Amino acid sequence: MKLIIQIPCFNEEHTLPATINALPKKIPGIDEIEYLVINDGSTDRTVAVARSLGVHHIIGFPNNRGLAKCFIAGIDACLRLGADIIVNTDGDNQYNGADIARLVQPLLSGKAEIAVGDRQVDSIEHFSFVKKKLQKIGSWIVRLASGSNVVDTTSGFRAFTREAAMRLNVVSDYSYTLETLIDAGCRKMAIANVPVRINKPLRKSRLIPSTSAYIKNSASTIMRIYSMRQPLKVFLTLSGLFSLAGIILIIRYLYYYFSGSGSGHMQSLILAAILIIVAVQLAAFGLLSDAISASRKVNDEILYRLKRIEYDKMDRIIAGNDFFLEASATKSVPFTARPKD
Ligand SMILES: Nc1nc2c(ncn2[C@@H]2O[C@H](COP(=O)(O)OP(=O)(O)O)[C@@H](O)[C@H]2O)c(=O)[nH]1
Ligand SMILES: [Mg+2]
Repeated sequence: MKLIIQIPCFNEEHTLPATINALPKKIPGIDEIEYLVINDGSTDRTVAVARSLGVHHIIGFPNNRGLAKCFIAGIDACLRLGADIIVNTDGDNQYNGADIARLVQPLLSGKAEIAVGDRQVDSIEHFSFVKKKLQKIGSWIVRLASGSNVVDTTSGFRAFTREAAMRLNVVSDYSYTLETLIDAGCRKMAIANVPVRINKPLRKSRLIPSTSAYIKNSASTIMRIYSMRQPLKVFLTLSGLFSLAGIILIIRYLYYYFSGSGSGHMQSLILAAILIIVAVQLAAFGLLSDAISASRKVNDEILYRLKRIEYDKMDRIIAGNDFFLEASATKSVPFTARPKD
């Protein structure tokens, strides 16, 4: 069982030593632990510091591409490096490295495919009252959207099984945290909450520069990903609201018409017609998006199977699929060396 701990880093030369030094070297049930730093185009000495700390693998971009791209590049590298479990933690030493042992437990015992570190936001002293409330409301909306039970949805302290990691596809640029959860929830993956400790902040969050930016980015991510996954629900609900308003106006018009004063209510009849036209268009958009979403599901499945072929060693494929067993056994045993019957 191989664990790779990945750390997305954007200018973390000052905080990386504390982060790396706190990572566990041994965890019962895990044979190998390796660290991977993903350098997101840092302009400081992040890479040199990572090298001097003995980090096993360092990958990176020549320029800054944002946390979501960084996270996915890390997952890709970990899978190629043969990780059975991948843990993501931040480079600012926000999360308590020792708690990784706790975080991977639901995965080791087969109870979950993804574990999310729960920071117990209420008890974090350096979070303002507004930030705590916003995080709680945000997490509640994500739970509704994903149909999952994740408590701390913006936590970057997470563990993924190899299978779960291969299923991840991120399309947002800003952050992967909400998207991966909504996606995993909609796919009915098993997600566990694990209470974890956090350290005193070494620097301010750069990802959340202001409360308004946080609300704007989170709301747009949630709407975008949810409507991608559940387009019929979104568009038919909107269409229903417009139809309802239109129908109420038509009933109102008919009421006045039959009571003899219909002529003065032409405007409401025009508005009703517009509302109904919009409702029909929304329903049509819903059907179109549903067709696109169905093809996304098929694409996800194709990508997953491609990843399995690309990342997995032949013996892993053999273990998971009878069809490959025969084919690869014939291939891997050289013809001349085959024992005679
Ligand atoms: N702010 C920021 N962080 C990035 C970026 N790319 C990768 N990261 C890493 O993402 C992690 C979380 O960033 P941080 O600013 O601490 O945000 P927080 O999660 O709100 O505390 C850190 O390990 C960063 O180094 C980026 O483009 N901007
Ligand atoms: Mg941080």
